[in-house]
Formats: sequence, structure tokens, C-alpha cells
Amino acid sequence: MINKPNTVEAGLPSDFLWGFATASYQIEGAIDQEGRKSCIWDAFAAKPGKISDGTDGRTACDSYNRTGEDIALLKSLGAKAYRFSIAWPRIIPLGGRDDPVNQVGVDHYIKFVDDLIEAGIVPVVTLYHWDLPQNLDEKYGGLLNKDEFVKDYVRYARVMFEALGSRVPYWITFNEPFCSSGLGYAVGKHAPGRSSDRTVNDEGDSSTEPWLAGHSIMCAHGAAVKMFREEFKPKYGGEIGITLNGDYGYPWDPSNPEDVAAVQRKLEFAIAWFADPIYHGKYPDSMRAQLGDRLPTFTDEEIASIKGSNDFYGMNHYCSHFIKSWAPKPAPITDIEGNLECLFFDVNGTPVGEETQCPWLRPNAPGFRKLLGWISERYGGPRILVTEFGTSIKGENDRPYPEILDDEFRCEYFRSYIRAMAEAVAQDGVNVFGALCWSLMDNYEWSEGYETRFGVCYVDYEGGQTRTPKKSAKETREIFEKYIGKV
Ligand code: GBH
Repeated sequence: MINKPNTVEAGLPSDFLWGFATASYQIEGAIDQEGRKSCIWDAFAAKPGKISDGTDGRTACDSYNRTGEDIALLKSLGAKAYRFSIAWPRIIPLGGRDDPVNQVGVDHYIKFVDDLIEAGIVPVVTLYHWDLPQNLDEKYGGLLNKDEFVKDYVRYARVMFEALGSRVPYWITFNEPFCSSGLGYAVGKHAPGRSSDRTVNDEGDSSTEPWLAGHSIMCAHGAAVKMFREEFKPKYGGEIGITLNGDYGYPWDPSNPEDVAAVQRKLEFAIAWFADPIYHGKYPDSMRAQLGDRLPTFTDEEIASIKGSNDFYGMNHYCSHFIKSWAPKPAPITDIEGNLECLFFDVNGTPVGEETQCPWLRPNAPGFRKLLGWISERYGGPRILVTEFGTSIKGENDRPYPEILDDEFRCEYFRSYIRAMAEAVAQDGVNVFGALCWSLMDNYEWSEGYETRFGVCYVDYEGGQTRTPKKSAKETREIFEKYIGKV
């Protein structure tokens, strides 16, 4: 890490790219419009009991039909960048490399990107934020079939690079492979909903499938980046990377070496599973030791395309936990976290942060700074783009309008987290060049449905999807500007 003496107040670079993030399935709605066919989340949400409020993404925020409104909103909030994702089932509705391209879908995103640029907003484009065409899951098991999936993904990526390559400066191949693999194939609470637990899912094998799915994603990422660099980057420029999620961990009992060691395993299973192949050319030793052959190995050709494939590191981060080791007991065969548990209270009963609406999220800003440092150190000071951070609020959805607009808890989250990031940059020498708040507006929070809100703008789902800025939307610019250098 570079030692850069600086004040925290001007800690972030003057060209710091800040803004907001969303994802196609969570905001677009319009699931039957203009040739789109279904994705694995349409199918998963249709199964009884999978989504807490029984909803799906059929209308969501109706963003597919309100692109102008969304861009005007971004502009009014002063955003410099907007991260959104492309819906693969709009581009190639059946998904496969020999299936037809839906030009109307492609044109929709071309216009959207043109309009963003016209409004002075930098597009940050995610190719895959979990909405796999349902046909690919039915035809060959989706992410479980590496050979088919890699070819189909690369073709889809090619269509998008051809359409948008000249306009998009930042590409993200995949959002949170940990979630697609672990939650989709080990926990079974995300689409396509597979696990070994027959009380939760009818099919699946948590001991093998998450590792195969993660491996397919890495191979597809590597192949797409190789193609991008060979065929598109030379003429269009642009940068490409993957977005990895990771929460920070503190030892549950700092005096217990088992808990201290477990913190590293936790970060390795969550983050290094994907980042180590990219920066170090192999899966982490701790994973190989626990998983043996259940963790696949890369061919020479695969790892050659994966190693060095990040132009920047896309970081999603929300919260921290206390980590309690299960060692020396052997890990359960279905474990995906590294033989440990993540807790909200430490050995003394001190909470890691305040409760929110999410059963997994308690804010802890110092953990953000620490994790930025951990990533920076382990991977040789990569340029980091924070592609998501944000919070829900306990009971927010129960508050009547207009009281719901007063989201002081979210404001405080952003104040403390942005400050922690500025400290990491100014005092620890971490290289962060942008940060995007999750989310521009309340949206479909996957298995938590519409009950959980993450937006800085309120969406009135019963009253025609109107967007209204909350207090946090108005304050974000001010908070960032406090830390962004003026020269
Ligand atoms: C992000 O994931 C997603 O990219 C985004 O789409 C989402 O809306 C946002 O967070 C807010 O959740 O209790 O076993 O179901 C963040 C990382 C990891 C958070 C998995 C939810 C659920 C664990 N996610 N976690 S479980």
C-alpha cells in the first residue's frame, strides 16, 4: 500500500466516481414486454413459500418503462455514475449461443446508455445480476454445466460489448458469485433454489453444486474478459472486472486463536474463493484443505484467462459479524463458510451494530475500513470500485408516508461508511476510485420481497411506482463532497 499523507476530509480523489446502483430484476418489471422471456427468478418466485411476502418482479419499480424518470432522478441527486444491470432474458430470451438476439431489448439499453451519457452520468454496467434465462436452467442445469454455460455467457457478453462497448467505460461480468453459488445451490434460498436440505428444496446437493457453480462463473468471467481484451478493448477502451461481496469479521473471542484463524477462513471462503484465482492464480489453501476434490481445479487454459482478469476490483460490502470457529470439529459436508458461524454478539455480549430489517445486516463502519485494508493488502493494492453499500432500516416499511422519507438511520450509515472509506484511502493508502450506494430506490429485495427497502428514494408500489427522494437521497451528495478533494 502506498503511504499517502492526506487529511480525511479531502481523502477521496477529486475525480471520485460516486452514485447509485440497481439491478435489472429488482427494478425493471415488464417481464413479458418486448420479447423478454422468463428468468430463474421468475420461476423461483412462483414457487410457494420462497419469497417472504409472496411477491415477484413482474412490476417492481417499472423502470423498464421509466428510464427517463430514473435518469432525471439521478441527475437531480447529483450522481456522477449509475450502476445498473442488463437483463440477459431481454437480449437473448432463450439464452443460448444459437438462440436469436432480441434487437428491441438491445436497443432499449443502447438508448438508456446514450441518455445517461447525455445527462452527464457515467454508466457502470453489470452483465449478470442473477437473472439467468430460465431456458438455460431447464435445458442443461444452468451454472452447473460449465461447458455450455461458459459458451452461452460469452456469446451474450459479445452481443453487449458490440452494442455498448463504444459507450461504456466500466463493465462488471458478474455480481456476487458467492450468492449465485452459495445461496442458489447450497442454502437454496435464492434461485434456482437447490440444496441438500429436503425441508427447503426438492433437489440439489449442497456438498458439490455450489463449488461447481462458482467454478463455472469464474471460467465464464475469464473467457469473457479475454474476449473483451482481445476484440473490444483495443478499439473502444474501457475496463472490466467482477463484483465480489464480502462482510468483515471480528473474532468472537479475540483471546481464542481458533476464532482469530476462523476470521481469515471466513474471508477466504467468501472473497478469496473468487479473488485468489484472479490475483494469485489458484483457489485458497484453506478451501482446498476443507473441500478436497469437491472444489474443482482449473485447466491451464482456464486459469490463464482468469489470472490477471480484473482491471479493477468491484467490491460489495454491507456489514460485519463476529466469527466463532467450529474447529477442531470437522466441517459439515454442506458447509460453505469455512467451518465457523457468524454472530451479531461477541463473547461479552457486545453487538456488532444496530438491528436493521435484514436478518443478516448490522452496520459497522470500522469493518468497512478494515476490509478495504484486507483486500488491498492481499491483492497488491488493486484499484477498487465500491459497487454497492447500503442498509435497510428496521420497520421502515411500516412507517406511513411521508414519515418514511425521514431515513436518518440510512443517512448515518452513509455518513459513517463514507468517512470510513475516506480514512482507508487517506490514512491506509487503499486505492478506491468510486462508490455506488445501494440503492437508487426501494426495489425487489429477492427473497425478502418488497418488505425490505434499501432505497435512498421511496417507491410507492401501490400508488403507481412514484419515486420520492428520502432524506438520505438529498444528503448523499453533501456527504461525498465533504470527503472528495477539490484539486
Ligand atoms: C447485495 O447482496 C445484492 O447484490 C443486491 O442485489 C441486494 O439487493 C443487496 O445486496 C441488498 O441485500 O440470510 O442466507 O439469505 C448483498 C450480500 C449476501 C446479502 C447474502 C444477503 C443473505 C443471506 N448478500 N445475504 S441469507
